[in-house]
Amino acid sequence: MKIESLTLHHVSMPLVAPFETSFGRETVRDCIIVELRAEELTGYGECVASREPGYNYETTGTAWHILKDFIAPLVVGKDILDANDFQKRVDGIRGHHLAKAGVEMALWDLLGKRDGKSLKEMFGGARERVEVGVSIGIQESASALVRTVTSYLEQGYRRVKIKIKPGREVEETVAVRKAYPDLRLQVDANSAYTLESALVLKAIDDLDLLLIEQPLFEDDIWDHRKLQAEFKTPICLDESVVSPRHARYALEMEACRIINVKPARVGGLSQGIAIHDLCHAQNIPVWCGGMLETGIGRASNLALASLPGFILPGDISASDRYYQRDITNERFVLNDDSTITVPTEPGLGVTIDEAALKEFTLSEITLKA
Ligand code: OSB
Ligand code: MG
Repeated sequence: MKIESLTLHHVSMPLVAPFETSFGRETVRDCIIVELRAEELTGYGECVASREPGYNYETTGTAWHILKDFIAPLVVGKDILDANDFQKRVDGIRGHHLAKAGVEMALWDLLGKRDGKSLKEMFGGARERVEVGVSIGIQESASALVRTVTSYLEQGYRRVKIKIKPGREVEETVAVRKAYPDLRLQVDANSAYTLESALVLKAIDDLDLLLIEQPLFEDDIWDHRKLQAEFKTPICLDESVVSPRHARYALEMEACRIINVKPARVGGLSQGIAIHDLCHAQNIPVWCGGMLETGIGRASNLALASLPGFILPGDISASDRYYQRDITNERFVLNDDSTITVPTEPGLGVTIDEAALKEFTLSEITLKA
């Protein structure tokens, strides 16, 4: 499709509750909404780079720069065939996967709208609803955490992930496990440990956790291999897997037994699908991670998680877990069986609440051919 224009909207949205991880505490969430126009259609994508470089090196600031000064000139006025064609065009830009992924998502939305197909259909999704869980930030105390877990279980979530950091892991995880012996429970450290300090996690290795996510450095694969060899619980990599190639390295090294697929982190939906395919062929479970997405990114995650290899519940919660007001007219709700229904309308299958988008926009720019 010949891309006529690319618009960037830097938005900032208040979260319903603060979200604290080992790398910081967020009360508002920034992102960049990418809007592509072609053939009288509009496609939307979400670049999930945060305000600060705590999760990885990208920020809304670096993504804005890369999108405006390097990606837009390779896209605007160009006839782009599909996601692979887009990836080839931006291949010379090293890294900056979150920035690239935002544009790839908007391209999928456009292509789907043109062809009258949903992303799920285009991907070959196998499910109409996907199993989901909730990711809970670090709370004031272990007892406060148990109360928060309880409130999400009352809402119907049947899988819980808790964020941990050094000194805030053993008591917390033990308390949740004691309160809920059969709960599908997992923990996420967001790279807060070293090979030495991670030995404290031995104390939770017998708690029948689904997985321990990204305990070590965000660019590490090798030390994770050493750690996995010491643990019964599967190690799951998030930050360290930045491409399908890294997924292969991690599996060949036995650095993990599970991979968290975030399409943004690996440079786009096409790359996330490639990791799914690699893992599926080797019976390695994958699940879809989250970045506190708006309705746009949430729709995209649901479509991806409908692929057959996504056998563990995703970090894809209902809209009300994140935002009182979202920028899509559609709000995602939790079904009784702890699933969310995958959109079926063409493209992402969501429409923009223009007034909400405007309310949350800090700045915007349109680049035309
Ligand atoms: O590590 O999975 C993570 C949110 C922001 C940055 C990193 C992570 C997360 C989450 C939230 O865990 C998942 C969600 O969107 O619900
Ligand atoms: Mg994670």
